[in-house]
Amino acid sequence: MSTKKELRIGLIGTGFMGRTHSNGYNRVPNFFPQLQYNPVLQAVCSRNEANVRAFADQWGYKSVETDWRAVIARDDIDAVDICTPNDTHAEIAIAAAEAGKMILCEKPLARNLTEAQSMVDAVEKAGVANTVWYNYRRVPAVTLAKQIIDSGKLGKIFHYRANFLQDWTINANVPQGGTGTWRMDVEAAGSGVTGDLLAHCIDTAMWLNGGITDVSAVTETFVKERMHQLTGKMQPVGIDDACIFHCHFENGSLGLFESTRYARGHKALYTFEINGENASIRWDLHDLNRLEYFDYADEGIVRGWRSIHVTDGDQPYMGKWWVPGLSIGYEHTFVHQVADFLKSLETGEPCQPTFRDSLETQKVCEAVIESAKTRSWKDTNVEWNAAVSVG
Ligand code: SOE
Repeated sequence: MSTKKELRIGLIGTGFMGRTHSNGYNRVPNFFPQLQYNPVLQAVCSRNEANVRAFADQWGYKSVETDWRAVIARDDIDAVDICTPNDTHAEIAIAAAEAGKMILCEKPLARNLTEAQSMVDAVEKAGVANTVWYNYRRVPAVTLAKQIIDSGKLGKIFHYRANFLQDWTINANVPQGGTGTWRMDVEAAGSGVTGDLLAHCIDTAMWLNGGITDVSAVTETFVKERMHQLTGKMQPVGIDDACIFHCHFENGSLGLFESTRYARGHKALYTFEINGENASIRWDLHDLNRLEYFDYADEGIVRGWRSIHVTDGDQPYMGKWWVPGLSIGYEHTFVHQVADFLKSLETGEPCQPTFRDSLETQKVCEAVIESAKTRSWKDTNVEWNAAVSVG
């Protein structure tokens, strides 16, 4: 008989992210056995009954619902996990908070700042545990980068550079809207690559290098009209297909960010590089177990970029997995986030990024979109933001 406490999960949404999170819940008890809580896959919800039943069987959920409100109304659900398109995040999260449920929400927190702020207000008023799935923070090599930066090894930081490049929407026949392609529909997604991909880069960047004060951005929509799956008609495309912005960080460093879904040959090339006075770091999602590190203090004859294979037991998270030298992958970042969320319930420390942390990312995204629209620099934290929020 287990002495562990249960965290009964109600998962809403059965797409790609529903699978990554479900895998996380399933793996945690095997690899993080010291945790006091065990996730229990209590219910999964999606509108199509046949699909949600198949999903429940595949991942081990005990029951199904076809209306998210039913999940929130249930007394046997402790935490609601939101894996639905962005246009539903605010409504579900606010209702869940009002019902006293803990919330794990897929990124980006919301479509815009107004929605995001109302979600922060709701969870803070209700006092419920919350987190947003910015999973790349929990790649061991990225967490190691954070430890190296926090130890001061880089010295004063001058530059932060990040890219997130994909190529899946180049074909003009890719539709917008509906299952599978809601990310192409501005109503459902809020924005294009800015909210979907740059939000990851911004979250990691601010975690590693501190706040962003102001931005100057350019966006482009290369394919202006696409068939909408819900109406069957050709409709204008409202999302940004590509976005490039530069910015200042609070610590005085300069940032340069690029994201596109039109970089032929790149599927999910997320990279960042940080240049400090004494040392530099770079990381590449396609080789996610490696962290490259250059230290000017090294003896001249051996000075050069080191390639650190982040698989040793004393490196972040890796003591939980196999033996030194053996790699882990993308899916493990979600296992780590579940483990950290469960740990946060033991310690009472919030599981970062919280909704409030992610509000900062939302502010930067909003400033980026506004900057591109107005062809001007935008502060991330001033009155024009307040005007957008109430407007
Ligand atoms: C888009 O293709 C996408 O799936 C994003 O929505 C995810 O957040 C990113 O991690 C991978 O790419």
